[in-house]
Amino acid sequence: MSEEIKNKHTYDENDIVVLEGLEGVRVRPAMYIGSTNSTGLHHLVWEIVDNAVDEALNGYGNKISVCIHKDGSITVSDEGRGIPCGIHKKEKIPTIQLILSTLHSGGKFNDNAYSSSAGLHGVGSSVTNALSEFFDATVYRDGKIYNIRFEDGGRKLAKPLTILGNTTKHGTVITFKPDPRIFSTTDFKYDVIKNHLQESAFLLQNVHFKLKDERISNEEVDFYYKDGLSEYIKNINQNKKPISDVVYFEDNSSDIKIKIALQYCSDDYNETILSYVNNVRTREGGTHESGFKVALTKAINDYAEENKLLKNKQRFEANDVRQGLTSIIALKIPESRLEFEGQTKAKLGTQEAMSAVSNFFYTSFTHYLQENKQFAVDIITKCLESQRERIAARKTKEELRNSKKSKNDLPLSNKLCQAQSKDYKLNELFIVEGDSAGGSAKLARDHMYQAILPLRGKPLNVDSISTEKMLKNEELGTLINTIGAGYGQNFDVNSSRYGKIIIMTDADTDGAHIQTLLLTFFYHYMRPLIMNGMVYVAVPPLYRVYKDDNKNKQQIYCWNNSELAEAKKKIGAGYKVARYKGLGEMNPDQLKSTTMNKKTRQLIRISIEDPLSVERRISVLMGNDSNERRKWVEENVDFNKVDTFKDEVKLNGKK
Ligand code: 28F
Repeated sequence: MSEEIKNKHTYDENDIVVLEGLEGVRVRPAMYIGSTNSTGLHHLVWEIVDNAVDEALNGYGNKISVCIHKDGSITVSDEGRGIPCGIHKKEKIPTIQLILSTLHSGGKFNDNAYSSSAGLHGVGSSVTNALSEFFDATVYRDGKIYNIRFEDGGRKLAKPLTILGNTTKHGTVITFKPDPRIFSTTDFKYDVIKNHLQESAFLLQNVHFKLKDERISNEEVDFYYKDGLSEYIKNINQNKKPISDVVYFEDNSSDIKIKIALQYCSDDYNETILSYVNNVRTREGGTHESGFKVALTKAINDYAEENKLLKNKQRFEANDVRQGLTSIIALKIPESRLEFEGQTKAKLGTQEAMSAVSNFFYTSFTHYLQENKQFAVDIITKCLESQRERIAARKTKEELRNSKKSKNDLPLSNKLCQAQSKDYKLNELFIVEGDSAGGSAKLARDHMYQAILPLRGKPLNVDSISTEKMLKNEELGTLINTIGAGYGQNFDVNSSRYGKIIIMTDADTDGAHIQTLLLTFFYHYMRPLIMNGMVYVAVPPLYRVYKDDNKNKQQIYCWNNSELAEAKKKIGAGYKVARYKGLGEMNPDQLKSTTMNKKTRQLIRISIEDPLSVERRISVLMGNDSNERRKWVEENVDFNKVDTFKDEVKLNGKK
């Protein structure tokens, strides 16, 4: 290392206080990235992208690129200052080597004003290194091109820091390949990465986010939204019927910087609120969301009261003003004042954010209402409608209670095969495609805890129909009665008779379509079921590989092509393959062990982690393009798979 490199830098290289090796990360990966499934795999990418975003956020570089390679590796690059490469004063090794090969816990790792580091994020590129087969960093800085390479989870310094040449560029380029010994899948999902980058692009108005997937083509997409949150709202509402333009407010006057965008749609009574702090999603909400909600209710009520628009002078309740509302709140808060709470540290606790947001939004929105009379009338009409429905529903409920009828008196379909247990949390409802599969499922089920409801044909698409029309549909009415917890704004998740609702269809496009129709129904009318992680899709196997000569009876079920290849090898010469085209081809025993038995089945838990995937999923899957639908299902359907079976094997076996 030359003297020149040593002395160039001005930042305090001793900022890093506590140094630890990377061994711990490999022993307990879930502690650092949440899980070792597909979600955890993508965390490796977010760790690196976050660092690039932090650089951009602080004004260094406005282009971040991601490239997925054919060999399973991935490259992330930025045009920031470049990771410092000088010798660290105390540790006497290049700073970049220190950063990439040690966990920097405890110390203040960077001096950025608004770091995106929060919760799981920001634990750093060293975690990604620890879980990668190789990790290669190239830095453009001070006129030089530097390179360093690690292998085997950072345990081997394959190429010590060297200077490759001269350059006028600046920035950081990192390429790594996740270690298949750690992850249950190492397949990067294009859509997942795309949505993450697109989400970031909506939030960082001035940064280009580029993505290329060399496994598919050399085309590069560029996400860049100069209208930021307004475009984000339009994207989310693209398949809905907006009743107004997007309203947008921004406040940069103090060091808590606020951006808020919102739009009302007529054909939806659900609300979608997304909130962010320093570009990290605050899934559990917090003070900024509360401040917004309080101010929204007050601003609408005050305006309506003043203009005599209320019915019987009755002010709106909070829920009345949020039906059909999509809103996004994005804050920037200096790191020193960040406080997070909640189970996953995804809830903002900073108190001053509450009054900052509510004061700013109340003033801006009141002014907007006064200046845009038609807008005010349109949304207040909608609020009055919600209020009317709420009051009517409450009345019905009371009448029902007075007439001593309870939900247990609701007629249940004679097709439903009930579970014996009254311990609702443990009960599972299988919604099964077709009567014949329903018959097998009845034989295969665990009578105590599993109920079967066979579906005839395709359920109704509730995407753009009225509640009245939905209720007239026999199948969906049956479903509502079976679950027994109401629907729509009166849905009470705690009265659900089932802890798990499991959709079981054939593994083909029709099956996927049925799944989507049901999910659309749950999404619109029983959203808390999804929010609480109670809705699942069963995953029947695609193949059975077996040998049935008299000497040995062996069989392996396979869920995808790589498992199929493995099974063929394992069973060896003379193997036979049965391809399941539908649930009906499985006998009850096979159905039981592969798809229904808690210990051996695979389920996908449906979650709406990713705000951009929900509406898109619905629009793609509901559309008429069956090719696009098939492609989407192939790319997405096993994401978030709860590998009950596989994880168990891993726990008892390898690890
Ligand atoms: C593709 C991923 O990781 N980009 C990064 C920087 C820039 C600095 C930095 C990173 C300084 C004191 C540690 C440069 N010059 N992209 C990235 N760009 N890290 S990561 O500094 C790290 C800290 O101790 C940087 C001056 N200050 C900071």
